[in-house]
Amino acid sequence: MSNFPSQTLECIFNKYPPPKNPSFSYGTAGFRMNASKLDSVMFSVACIAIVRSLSCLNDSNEPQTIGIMITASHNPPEDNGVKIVDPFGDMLPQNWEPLATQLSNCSSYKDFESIIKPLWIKYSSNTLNKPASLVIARDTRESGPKLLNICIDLFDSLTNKYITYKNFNELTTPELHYITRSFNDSSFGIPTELGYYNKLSNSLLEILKLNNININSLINTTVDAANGVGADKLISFLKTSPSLKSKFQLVNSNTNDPLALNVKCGADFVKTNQKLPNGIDSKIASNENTLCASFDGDADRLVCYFFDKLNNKFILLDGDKIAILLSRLISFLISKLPSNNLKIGIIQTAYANGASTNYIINDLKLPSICAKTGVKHLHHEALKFDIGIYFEANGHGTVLFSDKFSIELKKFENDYSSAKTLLLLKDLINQTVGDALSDLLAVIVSLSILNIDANEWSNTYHDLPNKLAKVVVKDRNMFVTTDAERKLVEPPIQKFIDELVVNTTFGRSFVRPSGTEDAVRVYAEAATAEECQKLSDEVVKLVENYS
Ligand code: 16G
Ligand code: ZN
Repeated sequence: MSNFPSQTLECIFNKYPPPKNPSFSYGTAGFRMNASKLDSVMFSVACIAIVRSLSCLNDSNEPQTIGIMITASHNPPEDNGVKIVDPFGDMLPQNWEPLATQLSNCSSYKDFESIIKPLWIKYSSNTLNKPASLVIARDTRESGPKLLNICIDLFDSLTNKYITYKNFNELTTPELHYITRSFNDSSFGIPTELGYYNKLSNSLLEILKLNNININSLINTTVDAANGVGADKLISFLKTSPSLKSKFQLVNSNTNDPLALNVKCGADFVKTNQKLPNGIDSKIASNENTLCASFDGDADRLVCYFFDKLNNKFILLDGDKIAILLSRLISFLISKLPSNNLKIGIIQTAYANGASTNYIINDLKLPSICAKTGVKHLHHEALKFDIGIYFEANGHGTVLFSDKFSIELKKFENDYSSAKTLLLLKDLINQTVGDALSDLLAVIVSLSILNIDANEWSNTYHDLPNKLAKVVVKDRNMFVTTDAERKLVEPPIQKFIDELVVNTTFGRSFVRPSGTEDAVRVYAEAATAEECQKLSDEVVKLVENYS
């Protein structure tokens, strides 16, 4: 008897046929493009997720649960995307990405089956044909329900015998990561939205109690939810934690208007334009004891900011600043312990402002690691530490705590409230992926325990002026980098970039191909805005020779 559902797959493949000459690629964060082109990709991804589940067995030899998230994050409303979440809540391993790319580019069912059937049969025989297990969710994009239904169409025709699944409809990306992990590891959490909210609020409230902090004394936060799923979820979270409700104001929460998503608001808009989003004016942003925060469209990125009335200036507290704040808190709590042999490290990308890296090395005296752009690369490096703090400057990041961390700190938890607080931070900070809501709560707690305000936080160090430019070239694939994207191998222009950098005070510049857009990015940094602009213009000119 064949345990491969050939007829069912063929029927659904033909219902959502791929375009002529498909050229899809599983990029930095899965497939992402104009939503109208995604139908056949959804089918392929659903099939890969099934095979991935069959290949990941738990101790009882049963397939582990795999997540499918439909989102295009901060991209414009007309785009969408899909990515696969592994059993531990992290991203699909990179050695599976070529398979995803290959399957999505099959133009006939025959080709498709020739690749997937051997894998399906091999893995399902290892599990004695037990069903694969999947969870699926989407953000609030208009195209989300239709794309989700393609997966459901397939899953319903395979249910019980070949797969079991649960559709969560609307979730933030980090919620789906949390739920996927919880399905596989009951000690991590209850695999429901409510389980997620309770884990956050219980740990938050306990940390406040332990540190004698009254909720009323917490900083007030105005959240710009990018008119995305984070808005609905922040409301749901506050319903489950009514004592926190008065501390949050929500703006850009219109998820009924699909065209409003990420438009003139959200973390990416604020970080890129270095200005306030729609819905938050300088008056709101300069209120006493107030912090502003922006989520992105799927609520896995956070940036904070305020308006400095005195100097009439917008002050951004980006991913670098968040990493530093959380590191300060963790270092402070650890300094209260009699001893420890925990390895702490901070992981950034080449985009991290040089001033933040200097602060990590010279003031915090912590190791600073530079990883390639993309959460999967940072996450991987962070796992090498007992406390691995990783953030991209754009606001995507989290803090990973190892098993050794828990074992070590449990020795002190009865005698030292700082040990208990650190253990609770492991519950408060999403251990699977960057999470705007969880990171925001961690920021609020950090400010309170360190007893500093947003202004003092921003003064931890001062960013060097920097500029990010985009150049459209003939073929971005000819741009090959090394040294965590800090140096170009091809085309041969690195020596010219080096010369420009040497002649610029505190100069730094690098060129990398985008993983999400058909373009090349040029980053420049220098002691003054003028020098920075000059460096940026000159490096852009070098790159434009290839456009
Ligand atoms: C994706 C990445 C983000 C990265 C960005 C870079 C994830 C979940 N998201 O959005 O972390 O900063 O790509 O884009 O990994 P770029 O390659 O176009 O510059
Ligand atoms: Zn996102």
